[in-house]
Amino acid sequence: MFGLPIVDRLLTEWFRADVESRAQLLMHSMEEPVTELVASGDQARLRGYLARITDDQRLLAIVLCRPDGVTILRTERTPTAVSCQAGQGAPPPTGILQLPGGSVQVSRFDFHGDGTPAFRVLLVHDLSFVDRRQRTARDALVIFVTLAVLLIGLLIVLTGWLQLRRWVTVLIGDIRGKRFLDDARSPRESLPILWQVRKALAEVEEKQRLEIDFRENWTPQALQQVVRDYLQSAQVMIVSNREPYVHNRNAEGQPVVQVPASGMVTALEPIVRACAGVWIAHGSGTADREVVDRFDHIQVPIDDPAYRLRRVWLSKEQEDGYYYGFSNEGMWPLCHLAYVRPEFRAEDFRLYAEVNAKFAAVCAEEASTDSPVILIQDYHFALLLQLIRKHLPKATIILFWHIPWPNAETFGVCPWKTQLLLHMLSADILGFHTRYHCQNFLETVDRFVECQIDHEQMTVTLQGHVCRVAPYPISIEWPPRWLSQLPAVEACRRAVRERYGIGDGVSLGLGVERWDFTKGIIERFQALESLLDANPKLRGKITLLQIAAPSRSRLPAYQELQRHTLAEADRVNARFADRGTWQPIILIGEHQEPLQVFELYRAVDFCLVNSLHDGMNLVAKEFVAARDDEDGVLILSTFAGASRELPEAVLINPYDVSETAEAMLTAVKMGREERRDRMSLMRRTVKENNVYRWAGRMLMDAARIRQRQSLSARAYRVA
Ligand code: GDG
Repeated sequence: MFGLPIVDRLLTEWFRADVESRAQLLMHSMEEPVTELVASGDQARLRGYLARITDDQRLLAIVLCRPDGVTILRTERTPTAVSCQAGQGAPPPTGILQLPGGSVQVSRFDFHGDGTPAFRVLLVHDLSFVDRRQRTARDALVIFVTLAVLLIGLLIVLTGWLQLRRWVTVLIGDIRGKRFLDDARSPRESLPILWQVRKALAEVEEKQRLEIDFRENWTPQALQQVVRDYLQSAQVMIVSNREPYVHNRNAEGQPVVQVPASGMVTALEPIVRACAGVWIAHGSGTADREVVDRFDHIQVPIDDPAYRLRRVWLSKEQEDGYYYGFSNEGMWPLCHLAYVRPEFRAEDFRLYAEVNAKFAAVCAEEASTDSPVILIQDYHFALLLQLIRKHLPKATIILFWHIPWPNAETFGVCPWKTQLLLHMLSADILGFHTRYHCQNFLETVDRFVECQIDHEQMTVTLQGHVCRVAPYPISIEWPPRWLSQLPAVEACRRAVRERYGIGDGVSLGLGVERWDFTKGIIERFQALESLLDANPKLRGKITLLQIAAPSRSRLPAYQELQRHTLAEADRVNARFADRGTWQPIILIGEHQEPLQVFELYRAVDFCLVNSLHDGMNLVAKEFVAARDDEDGVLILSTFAGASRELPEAVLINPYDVSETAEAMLTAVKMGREERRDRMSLMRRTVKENNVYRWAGRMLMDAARIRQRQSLSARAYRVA
């Protein structure tokens, strides 16, 4: 307490002056009686009078002195230090005296009355009350200062708390709206601390993003959470050519539902279920029209409805031009390096554009908000994007390209390349299976479109619109729902062998795919032939079961492929078949139900995926997912996107027939331990990189783009 000595001094001065004036007042009132009593010489009366006066608590004593220093009278409590003489005739000391019992103040008055003897009065005042009061004042001061400090402290804490609450409210708003990643880039607010915190949160978010990238448990629930929290429950729409459920009339004329053989459907069905979205697709089944409501809607899956399917009707002419013509005779061979020449006809392209416009109008009809998230699937809809933007300018559009993207030179043969590219670039996100396909696309854009490409960020800016090009390797649901309906591997194995008459000592290989020239079915038969040629001991000991689901059968190239496949199977079988007891190839040229497909995966010794070119190939991943016994060998083409994720498969160049034959031999001879090691590694990869992760990453990127766009729209409004 730095102020205490000052307070002490002030109080002392104040009380001293007070005592002095009191002494003067007292002296005035005493002057007459004391003069008389001194003059009378009556000591007893004088003593009695003075004793009465000194009854006052503060007045300690009175001393009467003669001018020569002789004491006339000292009252009872007079301190010894107070006397009439200071020594050698000096007057007695006055002022404050510090005595052992406390301090006193001595005041002196001299009387020179007419006709009376002169005398001197010393009044001794007790100053101990000053000490008491000083102590009290000091205590009061300390209490006051302490209280003041506490009060000020409290005010500071309160103000700080209110300020903190404001920041916390702003931050919680930021976190809920996940705005900090963008805000952190510029200290827009005049609150540097808040900006620092935002920056730190942005870093945490970035880290979380990476963690999410590597998290193992992507589930339908995680995906639902992404839609709810990151996309604020935005409407999710899927647009594809192939519908997830087809109603065809059976032999009795009754509508029966079928799940088509399509990698795209396999991947997207679990997602639209998880998001309860709407799926818009071409109603291609013979009984499709009979089962929809008056808005062309049907709730699917039929036995456990989870989302709405909107069927779009096409005329035969439209289907021929858009689907069979431009999509499958033009774009499909253009994007797959399988040495089948693409056909480009202007009329097909006109119908392709017409159908794309039709789907754009249906998207607008089905949108329940002005900013849905629209996931467009595949090469059937390259012209859809700008048309949707016209109807729904605020929509977030993702185009996922399920097939490879060729290099610029190859794509350059398409007569409408620039038109297609310009449309595609109005997507917010353009996804491919592999980085290699992304780079091919950027190279193509660089060659044919005047725009700004950021190779580092993989973005293309065209007339102010930013399109993000990114790899999102597609996958399957984990665990595949069919597994829960199937018995143990051993039981599947017995059932399948019995069904197809395959002996116990025969190694069973499997091929499952749409009957397509990119899948390498004929090359597979030739590889088996080469294996049996080179290893006669294997005759009777190995069989290839081939499921080929007819696809695009109206097209001459596919008809020719089917004819050629059957002929090759017959030729190879004729060469090696063993009088009806064994044949090397069993070809089932019919669509199978998914449950049957999964039963086959579980029953065989190896699965052969020797696509000549394939965006990803889901059969490879399904085979791995089906093998919870950690057995079975996967032979995989290096030209399938899946080979980037599954290097533990036996990798082959499908154009090299003898290498494929060698791989089959490796599969047959591989020991149980090696099979388990390879399979368990692949299973971990497919489990972690499942289809929910594929969609989750894409939707989270879409959410980030939406936040960025809404921020720049706000900034634009403010400006
Ligand atoms: C394109 C890309 C990419 C096969 N036969 C039957 C049947 N399937 C199922 C399989 C699998 C799907 O069809 C085929 O998927 P893929 O991925 O192997 O091939 P594409 O259809 O060409 O798919 C491809 C894919 O899109 C996803 O992006 O991986 O690269 O070409 O699910 O099980 N299903 C049924 N009966 C059959 O007979 N039910």
